[in-house]
This record gives sequence, structure tokens and C-alpha cells, in this order.
Amino acid sequence: MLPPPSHPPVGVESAPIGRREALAVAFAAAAAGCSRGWNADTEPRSDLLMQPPPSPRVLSTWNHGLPANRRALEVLAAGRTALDAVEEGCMVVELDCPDMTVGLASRPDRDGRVTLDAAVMTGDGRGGCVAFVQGVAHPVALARLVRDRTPHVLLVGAGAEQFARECGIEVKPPALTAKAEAEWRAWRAERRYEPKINIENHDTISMLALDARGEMAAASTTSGLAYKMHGRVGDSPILGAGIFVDAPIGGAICTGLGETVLRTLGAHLAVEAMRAGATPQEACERAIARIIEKNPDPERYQVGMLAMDYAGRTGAYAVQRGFTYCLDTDLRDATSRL
Ligand code: SD4
Repeated sequence: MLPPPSHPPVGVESAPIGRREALAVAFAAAAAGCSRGWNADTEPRSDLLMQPPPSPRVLSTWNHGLPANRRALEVLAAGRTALDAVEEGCMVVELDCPDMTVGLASRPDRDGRVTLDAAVMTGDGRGGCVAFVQGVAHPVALARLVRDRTPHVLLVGAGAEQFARECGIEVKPPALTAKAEAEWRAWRAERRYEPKINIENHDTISMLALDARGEMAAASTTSGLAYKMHGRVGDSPILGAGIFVDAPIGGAICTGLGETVLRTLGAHLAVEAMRAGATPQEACERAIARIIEKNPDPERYQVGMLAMDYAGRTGAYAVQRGFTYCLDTDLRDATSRL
């Protein structure tokens, strides 16, 4: 059974004024020369003050970002939240991922099990994550339930599956698709354990969305590396590594070889670069530069980084050529270091 499309939070969401409204009011007030009296607690960054509020915007990884973005844009057009948009956008790819890298029809680990990782996060710092989950069709929805209904941030393995059942989500018995099983058997015949991300293996879906209130959310969902060690978890379900959002600065999301991103907390690096004044594009370039500094032999791995600030400006950069991403309904090629 699938969870309902949007989950009422257990706690009370504290959003008396959205960033979009804050920007609109600040813009109007500044334009009228009467910005005095503005509440410092909700005041946006001064460099954003004179800009009109941004339009809803969605940014996501790889070609499969296109159908995901279309769904997310529909959610935003209906006036729903950025968090709803990234969740439902990612769910599209969880159900249908031709690259076999997201959802239950993915390639398995080296023991023949499909284990899934996912995360969501909003600009208020609230996140939910699940890792090493089996049999759950929509790990991103489960991650959202961890955020909305538990006092925790990360649930893993059997505990996450138990939580799924408690939420009425079906946990299916282990199974591989015929294609995944045939490929896995062929791989096992060689018995080479060399999990590698390369630019032909188009991977994780990670998304950032900015909604009509000016709130931002991020999500990521993946089966991780094909033929990884059983129990291996990558960057995608770790806040600060695979995804990070911090209001009123911006958000960043990653795809690629998770170990390199875990070692550097790549998404956090990019958001902190924006906090220090970098544009989203400069932030992606700085984060990728640090990842390469800490992970030698960049020709052996790929990492793609996307970032967005609360004005809706975006950036994209990768270690290697071939990282495609989607901005709203446009498919683009990121520039790269190599
Ligand atoms: C992982 N970062 O588990 C994920 C995989 C991925 O593009 O993003 N591939 O390492």
C-alpha cells in the first residue's frame, strides 16, 4: 500500500511567513523606501532584498530528472510544498528507472539483494533518511515519514522496514527482476568486486525544489552502487553528504561515487560556500574541487553536484564530462573539471 501523496505532520509546522512572501514584502517595502520596521528574524539576505520573488523551480540529476521534474512542477503548480514536489518527483523514478539504479527494479548488491537509500530535507534543518532498506517501493516516502512522524533523522535496515509496516507501507519479499538477476549472475560468474560509478551508469535521482512560498526542499533516492558489499551505504541518505538545505542560503545535491562525497560532506560544502558569498555555480565548482583534492585519481570516479539558492539561481558542475541534469523541463549538460 502506498502512503498518501502528502503526509500531515505530527508536530506543528512553524511557517508563519514563507520566504517568498518575505521577499515579496521586502521587495515592496524597499521599493517604496519604507523598509524600516521589518522583522530582523525573518529578514532575507540583503543581496536578495531588491529582487522580486523567484518562480517555483526544480533541479534534478540525470536524464530521468525530466519525468521527475514534470511531476514536481505539477505538484508546485497545484500550490503544494517543495517537500511534496521532491517526494513525488523522486517517486516517479522509483517506479520506473530504465538505468536500474533507483527503486526495487535496480541492480542488487553482490549477494543478490536490492538495498535502497533515500533522504529528504527542508530549509529549516528537518530531515528524514532511510538506509539499507529492502522491499520498500518508495524509500523516499518512507524517509519523509521518518522526518514527519518520528523524533529521529535516520532509520536503517530492519528497523526502517518495521517502521514502514507500522505506517501501513508494504514490505515486499526479496526479489530481482529477470534482467537484474541475469546481469547479476553474469557478474557473479566473473567474481570481480569492483564497484565503480562511471558516466554510462546513470544513477541516483536527487532533486531540489523551490515552492511558491519560497521554501526549499531536497530529496534523493538510490540503490547505490551495483554489486556493492552487502550493508554498504553511500552518501545519498546522509544529510550534508548527498543532500543539504539551509534557509535562507540554499541547497545542494549530489550524485556519483558516494564514498568520495561522504569523505567530504559534499552537499554541505556547497551550501557553506554559498553562505560565504559564492554563487550556486561557484559553490558547485568549489565543492567538486575539494572532493578531487581529498579523493585522488578523479578519472576513476564521477561526482555531479547541483546547487540552488533562495533566489532560484542554480549551478551545476561535475568531476567528469557526461553529467546531465534537468532544470525545470530543460535537459542540460554540466560543465566539468576533467
Ligand atoms: C551512492 N551516490 O550510493 C550514490 C550513487 C549515485 O550516481 O549517486 N550514483 O554512492
